[in-house]
Amino acid sequence: MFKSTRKVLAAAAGAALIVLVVVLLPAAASAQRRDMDCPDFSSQKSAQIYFLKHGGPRYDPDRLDADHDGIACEDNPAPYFYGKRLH
Ligand SMILES: [Ca+2]
Repeated sequence: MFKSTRKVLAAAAGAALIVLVVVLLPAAASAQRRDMDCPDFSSQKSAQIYFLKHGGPRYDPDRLDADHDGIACEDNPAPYFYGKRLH
């Protein structure tokens, strides 16, 4: 009787650990998204596409458009893309 109770408790602890690893940790990781900077992008175009996908030019959470002209990372190398919308 006592042994089976310990087994049940061990199984519950294991299940709780699985929930923690599988469910909670990825959620925490996505909530703390890494801040991106212009050197993280290989080109101006890739920075611009990322900027537009994350709310640019209205929102610029990564501060890729320091002069607020709607164009991210002007000093990054080619290829360039100065569009203000993705489509
Ligand atoms: Ca700019």
